[in-house]
Order: sequence, then C-alpha cells, then structure tokens
Amino acid sequence: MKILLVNAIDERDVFNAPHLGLGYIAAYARTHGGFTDIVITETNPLEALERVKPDVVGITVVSQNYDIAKAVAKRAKELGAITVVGGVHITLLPFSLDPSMDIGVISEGEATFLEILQVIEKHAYDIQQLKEVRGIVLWNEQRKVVFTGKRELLPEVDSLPYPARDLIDYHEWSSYLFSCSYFYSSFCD
Ligand code: B12
Repeated sequence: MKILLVNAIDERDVFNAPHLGLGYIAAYARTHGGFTDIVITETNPLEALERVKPDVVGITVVSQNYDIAKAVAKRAKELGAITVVGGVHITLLPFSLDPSMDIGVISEGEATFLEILQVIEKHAYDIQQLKEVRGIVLWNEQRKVVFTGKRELLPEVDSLPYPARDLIDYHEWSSYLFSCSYFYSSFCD
C-alpha cells in the first residue's frame, strides 16, 4: 500500500518548516505496522500525487491553510486515493471535515493512523470497520460526519519511535533553515 503524507503549507509563507507530526506518524506506521512505502512531501503536493499514485493520502494542516488541504484532498480523491486529514485544525473543529476528506484524525495520530491503515489494508474503505477506530471523524452511510469517540492519549510517549527524518527532504528547506539561523543569530550578537 502506497502512502503519501502531505504538509499542506502555503508556499508563499516564509513561516514553514519540516513537519514533525508527519515524521512521527510515518515512523509509527513503519515500526509497528510494517508500512514501508511512505513518501512525505512538503512542497508541490499536486505533482507528488501524480508521481507517487498513492492509495492513501494523509494531510496535515493548520486552519489558515485549510483550503489548500481541501484542494489536495479533492485531487487525491479524483485519482482514487483514500484521504485522511490530521493536525490542529481538524482536532479543534472535527465537524469541518470537508467532503473531499474521508477521515479526520483527532489529536495524537500515531496509533490512530496505524489502525486506519490496517483497516484499509484488510477491508478497503469500510465504514463499519472504520467506526471501530476511536478518535476519528468520518462520513457515515447518510453522508453525515460522525465521531467515533474519544481515544485515550498514549501512556508512554518516550516509547514512540523517533520521527522518520529520513523521509524528509531537507533540501526543500535549506532556505528556511538558513533564514531561521540568521534570525536567531541576530538575537545572540
Ligand atoms: C512548532 C510549531 C511551528 C513550527 C513548525 C511547524 C511544523 N512544520 O511542524 C513553525 C514555526 C514553522 C510553525 C509555523 C506555523 N504555525 Co505553528 N506551531 C508549532 C507548535 C508550537 C508545535 C507543533 C508541533 O510540532 N507539535 C508536535 C507534533 C508531533 O504534533 P502535531 O504536529 O500536532 O502532530 C500530531 C497530531 O496533530 C497528529 N497529526 C498531525 N498531522 C497529521 C496528519 C495526519 C494524516 C494524521 C493521521 C495525524 C496528524 O499526529 C501527530 C502525532 O501525534 C504548535 C502549537 C502546539 N502546541 O501544537 C503551533 C501551531 C500548530 N502553529 C500555528 C500556526 C497558526 C502556524 C502558522 C500558520 C504561523 C504563521 N503565521 O505562519 C505557521 C504555519 C505552518 C504550516 N505548517 O503551515 C497554530 C495553528 C492554529 C490552528 N488553528 O490551526 C498553532 C496551534 C499555535 C497556536 N496555538 O496558535 N509552527
């Protein structure tokens, strides 16, 4: 199963950086589920969709970029992928799940995303099976957004695998990292 993880950023914004949350969910899915076919993209997601041809697209997004996430999810669905959104926006406003997004993950994503992948691998997109996964919103048979109930927080965060930094292309970020170090060094003079 091919998984594409997208950081839905506004590329005109200078305040962007590699996404730690995507690194964490990728590492967890790989270590605990054996899902190794994972690509993380933080620039040009529409090109990545065409190139990777994913079965599942996971998108992280903050509120001000939600329209960008919708555009990515819409194209992903046109290409036949299952779309999952996570991050702070959907956690705060779960019922804002867009029709282009099949599933929204509330709060911590590591274990939840892995369970979603395991359901999809076994049953494809099956609403009844997905309703058993705690901590998500999804569209029910009547096309209403339903919440599957609260999931307990992970008891031991220190046991999480380190974020999959090997999947992050730091070349995409060299100019940002340079401006950050320049910015901080101006305070240290
Ligand atoms: C570090 C940080 C930054 C960094 C790095 C961001 C990055 N690339 O990760 C920098 C400085 C670059 C930054 C920039 C911005 N930030 Co900021 N940032 C934070 C901060 C302090 C911590 C985020 C973090 O790393 N958390 C740790 C990681 C591991 O957790 P996580 O990202 O939440 O991911 C977990 C879950 O959310 C979930 N998850 C997340 N994504 C996905 C995706 C899928 C598919 C799944 C299944 C699960 C999942 O699983 C992950 C693991 O459990 C938060 C405040 C906070 N306490 O959360 C604000 C925060 C997220 N930022 C915020 C904002 C507004 C911005 C900017 C828009 C600011 C600006 N004006 O430009 C930009 C937008 C950048 C972007 N991504 O588009 C707001 C968002 C508010 C909102 N309603 O959406 C927050 C909440 C701060 C606040 N209280 O206002 N930010």
